[in-house]
Amino acid sequence: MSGTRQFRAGKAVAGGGNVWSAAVRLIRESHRPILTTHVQPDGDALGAEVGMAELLRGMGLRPCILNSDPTPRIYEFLCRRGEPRRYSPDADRRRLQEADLVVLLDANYWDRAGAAGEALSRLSVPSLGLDHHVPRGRFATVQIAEPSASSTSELVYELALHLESHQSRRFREAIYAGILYDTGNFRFSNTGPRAHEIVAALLKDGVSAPRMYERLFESGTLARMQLFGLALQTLRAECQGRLAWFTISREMFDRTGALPEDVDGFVDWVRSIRDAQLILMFRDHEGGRVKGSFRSKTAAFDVNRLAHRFGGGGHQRAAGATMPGPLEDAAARVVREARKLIR
Ligand SMILES: [Mn+2]
Repeated sequence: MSGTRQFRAGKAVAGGGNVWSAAVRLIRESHRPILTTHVQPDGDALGAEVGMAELLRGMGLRPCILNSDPTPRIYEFLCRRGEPRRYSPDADRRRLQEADLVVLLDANYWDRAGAAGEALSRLSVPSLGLDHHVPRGRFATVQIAEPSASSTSELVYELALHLESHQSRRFREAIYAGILYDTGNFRFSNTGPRAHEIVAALLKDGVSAPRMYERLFESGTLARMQLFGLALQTLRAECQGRLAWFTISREMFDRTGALPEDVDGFVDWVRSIRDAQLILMFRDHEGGRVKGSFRSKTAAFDVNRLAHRFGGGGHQRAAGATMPGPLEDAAARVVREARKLIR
């Protein structure tokens, strides 16, 4: 992908116009765009994908969402039947040949999107990136990187305004879900006035707040809550309680029958401890690897940098990394670094 230009949202680009009009031009010139997002897609990743696919469909395009990982069950209500597709090199060969635009959402590089991202990055068609993580470099023809946005779903909403495209009910629910998910129901520091303005507009247009809350946050399984119970028994606090961390072993998954996607949100529940400023969760992952999720309640601790040391990344106050196991060793290595941050 040559001719890559990186923009900060809203900044003017050479030749006039701005990054949004560059994105609009790219979209208007395409017919069969393929959208993808990071591995283990979450509420914002899927909200952004579904929202954007709806917009493009409303303009007469034939978008396709192609992800490396399956969609967690809890988000299925947002999606059309059979969408997103799970990427398969064989089944999707033709689709990739016909694509004339590729879009990476909620990720700051193609490698975050697994096998699908890798395959899409090799196509010689224009590309569009829309993301609110700390930028890691250039990867797309037009790149909108806005770490001050609450979520990528918020950016997709802005894009909708620039496209002047029809906002379907599915679009509105997807954007609402994405913003709700990434702001932790408007609790986190990324909650800005813009997120509230957008949500207000969505509510005016008929989105039901209690329905969305119930679907997203009151639809977990019993196994999930039992897994959290086991995980909490490993909770430890040190550095006068400022550092809190816990682990979830393969055995806990087996005992409860919970799924990997069920751990989503656990690390944020633990934030409710008054003194805890840095919260770390570690869990057994595929291939003997360990996935760490890191949260910071204060600007003093940058977990994006902490995650970076272990090959991961994210945001200043929410980040993660996948590391070699075993579980207790990986946890010990990160906790050692976290202690240094606090002292
Ligand atoms: Mn996000």
